[in-house]
Amino acid sequence: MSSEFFPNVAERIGFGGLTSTEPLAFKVYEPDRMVLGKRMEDHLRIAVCLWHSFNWPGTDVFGSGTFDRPWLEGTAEPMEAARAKLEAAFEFIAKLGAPFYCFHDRDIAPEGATFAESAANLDAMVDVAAEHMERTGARLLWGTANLFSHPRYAAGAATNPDPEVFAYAAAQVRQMLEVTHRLDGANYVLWGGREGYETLLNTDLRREEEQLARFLTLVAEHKHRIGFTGTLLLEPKPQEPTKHQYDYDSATVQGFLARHDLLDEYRVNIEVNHATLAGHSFHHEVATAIAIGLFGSVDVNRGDYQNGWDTDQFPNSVDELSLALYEIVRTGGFTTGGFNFDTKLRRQSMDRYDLFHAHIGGIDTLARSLLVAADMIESGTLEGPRIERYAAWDTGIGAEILGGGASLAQLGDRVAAGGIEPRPRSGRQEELENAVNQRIWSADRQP
Ligand code: XUL
Ligand code: CO
Repeated sequence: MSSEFFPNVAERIGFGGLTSTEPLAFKVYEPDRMVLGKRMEDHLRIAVCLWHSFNWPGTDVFGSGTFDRPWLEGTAEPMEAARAKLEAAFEFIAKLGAPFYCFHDRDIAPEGATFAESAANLDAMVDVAAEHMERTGARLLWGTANLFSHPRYAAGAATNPDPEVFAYAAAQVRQMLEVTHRLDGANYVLWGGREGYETLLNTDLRREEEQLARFLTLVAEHKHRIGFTGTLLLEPKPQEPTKHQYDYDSATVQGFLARHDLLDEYRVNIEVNHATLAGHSFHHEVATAIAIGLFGSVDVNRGDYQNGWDTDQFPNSVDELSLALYEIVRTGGFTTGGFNFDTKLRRQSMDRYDLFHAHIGGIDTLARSLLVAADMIESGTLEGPRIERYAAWDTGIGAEILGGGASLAQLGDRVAAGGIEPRPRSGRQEELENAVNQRIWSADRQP
């Protein structure tokens, strides 16, 4: 059974090293390799997503599915098809050696004619998923509910003008939160795909914010009621499918959580291509989320610099990811989070083995970036200059200002009396850029 869908990969993708000519082998990623005292696998906490990789047939807005996906074809019985899909997914996850996976309720079980039927389908498929997890050792990084595909959610879920839609969404999240708890998920994600607006002409912003806050409060209450100890994560995105999404970016989410007394309950799941859609770099979103105490997990992909939409491509830039890894690792790394491959193959990558090539390349890119980050941390490439840049704030007038020991008038008087004469200093940007590049080019390589 376990070789049914991917017979060309015998058991487990192996490690080939940088000189390997075997495409189906890792060049850098070695799960047991120790980096800064921790296994590579435990630093990166890689997850495979079931939606783009196992549910999506390669359709786009102009054309039908192109992918070779035997598990999506040829059965009239939706529950039978759902079982085949899970078999393919867990065969892939085990052969890739990914420790985690993620799914929406609708990824693993078909929607029924009534809510009760959908719920029963999901419960039945969760039993099947639990068996696969037991057999393969794969764990759940996060679960989530699909509150955006069905027409009932066209005007939003929690922010819908119809409270019955709010109730329906609540029912879905209640079940998925309990399912995530049952499967021992490390996190629960809420991406507000249609929590936003298409036009302000028909939108009451004040009401919609209140509705969203109520919804997220109910979710947090239920989490505690059932004893789920995983992290609740909001996934910021500025737009697409809606013109504007309320969870625009990490800083916007922080303001929302603060306004509604929810800062202790939620963290963010940052997605690379969502950061760039918001006009930020991924590095910015990671550094900001860490600085404001909201960093949780990552959906790792990339956009296309010529396109203004969410292309969700597999990550392949060590230059960009090294900086993000640096921020994550130097501040202690993931706790419950990880790197989820919320990634899409290109529509012409039709072969089912393209899924392996794409994940292998993405995981190697992360592994290489981790080595660069570790190297930057060990050599103090950025930390030394950063500490030095702010050192004056630790003593003298700096400490006095921050400690509240100087009023505006007192500062004014002291400057007027002379003796305070700021001397601008270089930010050393190019020097630091060179230092980072040097680490990228030279950081510990495999033999
Ligand atoms: C959409 C997106 C979603 C969430 C989960 O852009 O990223 O796949 O990650 O609903
Ligand atoms: Co995502």
